[in-house]
Amino acid sequence: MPTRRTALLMLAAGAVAATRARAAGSLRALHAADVHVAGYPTVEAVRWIGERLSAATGGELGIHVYHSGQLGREQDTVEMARFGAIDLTRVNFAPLTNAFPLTGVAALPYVFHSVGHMRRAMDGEPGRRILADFARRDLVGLAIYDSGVRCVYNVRRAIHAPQDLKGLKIRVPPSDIFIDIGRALGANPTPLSFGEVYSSLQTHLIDGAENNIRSFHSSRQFEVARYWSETRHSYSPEALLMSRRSFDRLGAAEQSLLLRLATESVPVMRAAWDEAERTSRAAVLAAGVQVNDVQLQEFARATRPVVEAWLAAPPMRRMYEDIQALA
Ligand code: GTR
Repeated sequence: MPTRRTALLMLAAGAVAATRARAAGSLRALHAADVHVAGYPTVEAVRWIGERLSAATGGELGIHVYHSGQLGREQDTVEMARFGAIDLTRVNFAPLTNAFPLTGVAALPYVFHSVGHMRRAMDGEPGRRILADFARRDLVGLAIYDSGVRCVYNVRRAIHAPQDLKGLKIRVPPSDIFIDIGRALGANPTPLSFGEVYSSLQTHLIDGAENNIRSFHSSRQFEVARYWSETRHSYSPEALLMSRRSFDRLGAAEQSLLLRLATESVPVMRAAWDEAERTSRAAVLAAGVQVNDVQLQEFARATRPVVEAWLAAPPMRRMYEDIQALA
């Protein structure tokens, strides 16, 4: 059963869907959620799919993307998709790790050695297994997108080693793995949704957070948090998920078209991502954010128990080993 909060959100989504169904310029529009702003590579990738879908179906089927968190928190949009209140949602693996533990393996600290390694693994058998696992809960895994590498940033000081985080309240996504990473590093991890981070930094509810540089930039958190430390602790990728109910309502030809376009959107998204990372880094540096390297070995050592705890279950260990084999 959906929670009361989710039920309310579903009602809101239904109302939005009814009034905006024609806005996408297609006869039928799939409704997609994303917490990121227009122009963010994930938002644009889903729009790219929608444009091709519309062109290929002669305007029969399109996608309308509700960006900037218009449909609420990521974890709520996943529930809404499960119950068919929205059709698509693009979320990070982080809020999925508890319900879909295989996603957790790809979010674990220092599991990937490089962007290339992450891409090989997510394009390969490990990624396919993660996507297939969404079927367990009424979802269809359509694609896995890049999310760069997550680093710690805060309002107080440059972080060089884990002990520098002692006593700092660091926002983490709602995920046991990220809470455990925060604890292992000696910080006070505070789970909050993405949309709450900027004001929480401003009002000193938290001292810092962790994310990729693109999100740090596009959410404007860099205006408040002036220290960015290159902890590079997680590549936690992004998932594009579809409601099983919505998928089953499509015709067979539409289903295979959508699956093909979702796969084809991955390299399109990556090209936009690489460019976005460069421009975001340049922009935060130009805005005076202090960027520093850290003692990576120390961060890897401190977070190793988080990795070992997650890998205690044999399917997780297997996934981890399959990922390492692609290093
Ligand atoms: C970003 C990710 C978002 C969201 C956010 C967060 O990197 O793209 O989907 O999960 O992190 O930390 O909440």
